[in-house]
Amino acid sequence: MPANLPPQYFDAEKRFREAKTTSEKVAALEAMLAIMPHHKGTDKLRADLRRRLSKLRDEQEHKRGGSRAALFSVKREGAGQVALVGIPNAGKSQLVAALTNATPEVADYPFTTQKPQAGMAVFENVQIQLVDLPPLTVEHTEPWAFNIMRGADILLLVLDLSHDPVSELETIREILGGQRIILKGNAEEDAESGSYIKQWLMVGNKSDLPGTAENATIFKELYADRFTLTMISAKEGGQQVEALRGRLFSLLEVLRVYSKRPGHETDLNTPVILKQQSTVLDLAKEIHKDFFAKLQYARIWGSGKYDGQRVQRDYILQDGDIIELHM
Ligand SMILES: Nc1nc2c(ncn2[C@@H]2O[C@H](COP(=O)(O)OP(=O)(O)O)[C@@H](O)[C@H]2O)c(=O)[nH]1
Ligand SMILES: [Mg+2]
Repeated sequence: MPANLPPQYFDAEKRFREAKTTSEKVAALEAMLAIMPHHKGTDKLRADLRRRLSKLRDEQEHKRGGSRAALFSVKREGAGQVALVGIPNAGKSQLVAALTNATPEVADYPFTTQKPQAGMAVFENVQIQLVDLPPLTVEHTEPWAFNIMRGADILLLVLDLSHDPVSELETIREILGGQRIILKGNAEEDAESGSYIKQWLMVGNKSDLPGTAENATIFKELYADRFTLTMISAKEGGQQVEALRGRLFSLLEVLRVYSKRPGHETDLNTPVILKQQSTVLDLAKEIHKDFFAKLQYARIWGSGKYDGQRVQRDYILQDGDIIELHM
């Protein structure tokens, strides 16, 4: 035992010996290392404690299921990414199940969704990615869930019409606001710099339950056109649920174009998805770097004045255009 160790070191060492959990051990070891004076005589002990500490931290990580590293992000797929937002039991998972091939757990106890669960919703010839998330609560929301919301193209807000949709929305806005996430078109002027202003779509769920029509009426009277709310039943599905696919697609503000090779048929099943206002050159960039570098002109079927019209690189594309690139 090296000399000159202060009494606090021995207190920490005692805590280490008596520790029952890994995190107690980690805390005690950290204290020992912090207290220990730096000199030649303590080098060996220091190295030994560091080794033990690192082993314990690995253990901790392992028990957590590696959650420190797994900050749960979801790779964007399809035409765009939509994050589900709502308080516990609003029906987020049920809605994802209704619109996609995913099978998130649906249950009438809160906090069933612990990881993001992505599923693809089909709209015509495109797919839109829906990401089911854990609920928002004032007490605690998984920080990674906010990251996913910030990165998503659209927030799909699910309110429970059988409770109190007005206070639900206010709770949601408050929590999101605290994370600098602002619903587009609302109080944007108050947004601090660095805020994330998001497209959104709001549904009032569980319209199959009694009393929900009155709650929706109260909601609509209060917010008028500030927040439009569509009544749905995720459980029963039907027209209102199905219509969400097209509405989400419109909110993505993208367009579909089809690339055609000279003398070949056009494949209308696999559109290239581009942001609205994209040009012929943007399409070329998306398809191949050679096209991008050497593009001379394009021929267009669709928004041109006539079929096969020659257009320049800066021509602005429209949804449904068929383009033949020439280099
Ligand atoms: N009556 C009715 N119940 C629903 C509807 N959508 C979800 N639920 C129920 O509400 C509870 C919570 O649903 P869930 O999707 O797990 O909510 P989440 O916590 O927001 O993901 C479950 O018991 C569902 O069966 C609906 O449209 N109508
Ligand atoms: Mg859920």
